Amino acid sequence: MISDQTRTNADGQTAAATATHPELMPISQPGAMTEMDHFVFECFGYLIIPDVLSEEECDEALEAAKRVHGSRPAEKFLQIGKGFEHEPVLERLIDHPAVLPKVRALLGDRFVLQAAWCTVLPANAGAVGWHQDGSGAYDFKQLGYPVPLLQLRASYSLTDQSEENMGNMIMIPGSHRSPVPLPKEVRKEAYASPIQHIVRAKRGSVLLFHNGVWHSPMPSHLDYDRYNMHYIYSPPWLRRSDRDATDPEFLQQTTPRLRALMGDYDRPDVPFAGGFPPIPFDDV
Ligand SMILES: O=C(O)CCC(=O)C(=O)O
Repeated sequence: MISDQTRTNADGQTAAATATHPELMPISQPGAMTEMDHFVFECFGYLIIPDVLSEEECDEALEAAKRVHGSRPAEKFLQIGKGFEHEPVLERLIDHPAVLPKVRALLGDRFVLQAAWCTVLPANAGAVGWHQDGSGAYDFKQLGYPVPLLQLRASYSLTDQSEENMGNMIMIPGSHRSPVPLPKEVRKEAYASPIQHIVRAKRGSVLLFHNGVWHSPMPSHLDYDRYNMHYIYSPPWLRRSDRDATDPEFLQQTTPRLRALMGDYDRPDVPFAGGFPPIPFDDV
């Protein structure tokens, strides 16, 4: 008999509706992309990877994020790019082994870090603004239906977002395949749609999502600032948006893999005209 808390599949494995494996939660695990991860990502447009960073690693990354934003208290929602150029802790997250295999599984072996944004949401602030990622200048939707995967975003929660109103990300599962937009009149509402999902993420979790998924930050009732660190991976011909070119000093001191992921090629036609240099992944 199927209880209201558990389902048993044909192999006798149990998927329990518990805090660790709740139903309707696109939960994954750090590391390799499983077939189930792939299926869930295609259905929902996102995955949640818990326990990517330890408490200590979160503390270090949070300190780095605060340095990126400077010592002043945040006045409004703000994003600052390319913090990795001078913060080694943020640099290390670019090819984190808990996340990179999933990026490869979705984008293949030829992609770049299109941007890295450190966002702050001030204490007791509301910054609701539902949107899809992409370009206001030339909407990705103009390229075809369903909107292609051009910006795959890995968002690290550096402060706890495991209850509502902690500046959580709110997502509309499957909305990357909706041919109609979220109605304009609800785009400033925290509760915009009956099918929205408030992501309750412990600090150190990563939310990996498709540019087409409608999403928004939730207001924060916290008495401290909320920080997220976003890494955006794209096909190599997409213009970088947090930098015109990567700092030459950073390029000199970083690893060969990160140099390759920066996408600063000798010639601008490299990603168009063939001869794309292989990215030195561990297994190539
Ligand atoms: O609140 C955040 O950190 C994410 C903001 C956001 O949705 C975005 O930058 O696309």
